[in-house]
Order: sequence, then structure tokens, then C-alpha cells
Amino acid sequence: MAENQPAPGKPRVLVARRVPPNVAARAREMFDAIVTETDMDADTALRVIREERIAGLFSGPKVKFTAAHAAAMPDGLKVIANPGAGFDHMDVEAAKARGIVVTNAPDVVTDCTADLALMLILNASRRAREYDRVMREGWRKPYGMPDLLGLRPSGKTLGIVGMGRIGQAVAQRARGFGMRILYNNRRRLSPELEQGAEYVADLHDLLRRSEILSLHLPASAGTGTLMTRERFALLPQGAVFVNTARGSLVDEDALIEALKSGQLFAAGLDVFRKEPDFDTRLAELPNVFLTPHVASATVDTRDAMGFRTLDNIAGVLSGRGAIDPV
Ligand code: 8YV
Repeated sequence: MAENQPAPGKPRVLVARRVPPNVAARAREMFDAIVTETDMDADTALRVIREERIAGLFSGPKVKFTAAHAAAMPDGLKVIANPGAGFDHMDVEAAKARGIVVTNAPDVVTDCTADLALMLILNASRRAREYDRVMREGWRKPYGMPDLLGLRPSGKTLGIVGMGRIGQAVAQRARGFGMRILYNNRRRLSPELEQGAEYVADLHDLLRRSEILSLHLPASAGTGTLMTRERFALLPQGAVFVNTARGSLVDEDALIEALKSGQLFAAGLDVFRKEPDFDTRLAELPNVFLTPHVASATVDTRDAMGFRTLDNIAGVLSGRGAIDPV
């Protein structure tokens, strides 16, 4: 762990996960910051918070704070700031009950997450994994008209579950590819936000009509497993399934069965029930395109996430209030 010298007048902040150099530099400018060099878990973060009299925490998915951690927080800790959209890794209510403000950083991850969802839709539909393997194995055998055929995304019906910021950004991109958009959401959007997308209030109706399905809803205790065996069976035969939201939304046994049986033509997955030690049976299937939870992993977006997180901490510690309280 690299430690800054305390700067008089600046609040003590712990950056408990590794961050890009620009974010580390800004953290040290804005605060009397301890910037970790290895990603901390919840126990380590709590110990440093207590020992170093930390007022603001820059957290991350490995810092899985439970109610017990929240109970052990010192009164001096005022804010736990998460750098992504999701905060399902921690017990938010328990922290709030201790008077700690919890924040996330939703806007800044929207474009990159939507880009990656499109990347997964295209790569899964167009068999990118198999084409890439053929080339790396030296090709040599010609492919003719009936061979190695994918699915054409244009003209297909894309079902979006969760039409928040990311869902809307996926719809905007998919329109450019000539897809027809359906969406399921807790509430219907205004026509300006719908941009021609059709609201389908019943999830099962949406599933029956979605030739490509992409998940963009937050995972919470209330959501549980959205994609069960029964729900995969509702999709049209040969559908494409994409998940950039959370692995906990999906029954992965049911997903693997659907991929093997041909109920699904292909899947594109960035998130898994267990990360990073995901179910490697998925990697044995040729019709799955896999990425290791990297939707927000661009230079620009990771900097923006870090800066927004620091701004949230500064908002709380200065008394102005958080920009993104959850
Ligand atoms: C990563 C994300 O978790 O925004 C989210 O919810 O899943 C991602 O951005 C990132 O590591 C943020 O902590």
C-alpha cells in the first residue's frame, strides 16, 4: 500500500481498489488519500478505515460490506462511494442505517456498457468466436455458401429488459443496425425516450417475441433469477441471449442447456454468477462469446468513473451532498 503524507485540511480518503494513474493523481490532489496498490476486500478496507480515521471510501466490487461490517464502521466514516452503476456487492441499507451516505456512478458507464452489449450481440450472432478460431488454426479449408452461417441482426426483434440509461443507449445503437426494439420495464417511458421502441408490460410476452434478448436491469434481492429454464423456453427457437448486467439474473445450468439444445443460437456474456471463477462449461461451447466483466473497461470511462466517485466523496465531505446517492 502506497501512502500519501497527510496534507493539512484535507479529509482522509481511502481508495480501496486499484485505479488508473489519472484517478490516483486526482485523489491525491483532492484529499489526504491512501491509494491501495492491491484491491482490498471488505475486512481489509474496514481495518484501514478504523486505523487511519478514514472519512470517505472509494470502494469497489471486492469490498463486499455486510451488515456486520457496517455495524463495525467508525462514526467518522461519512461516505462509501462505488465507482460503477451496480452496488449489489454491499449491504446498502445497513450502511445507510449507520448514517453513511452510499453513492454509485451510473451515467459514466452508460455508453461503454451499451457498446459492449452491441459487441456481444454482433459477435454472438455472427459466430465471431468460431471464425476467430478458424483463422488462428490456419484456415486452409475453404468455406462455401452453406457453411458457418450466422444470424443477421438487422431486421431482427431485440428485446431489452430494463430500459434505464443503458437500455436506452443499447436501443439507440440497435436502431442503427436496423433492429426493431421491444422493451420491458417497471414503467413505460415517455415517447421522447422511447424513440419508437415498443413497451411490452408483460415480461413473458416480451420473451416470446425477442429474437435477440439483452438484459439491462440492476440485480437486487427483489429481482432474483430472472432467466430461468421456463423463461429461456419462452424465447423463439434459435434466439440470441446477451448479458452485460449481472450474472445473478441468470440460471447458468438452464442457459447451458438452452445453448446445447439449439433453443438458443448463441449467447454473449460479460457477467457470470461467480466471478472471476466462472462456470468454465460455458467456455467449452462454440456458440458463446465471452468477455471477463469489462463493459466499462476503456481509458476514458474508467477515468470518468474514478473522477465521478471522487466528486461524490467530495460532495458529501464538503456538506454539498452527493451527486449520485443510492
Ligand atoms: C464494474 C459494473 O463493476 O458499473 C457497474 O455496475 O459492473 C462495472 O463498471 C466496475 O468494476 C465498477 O466497479
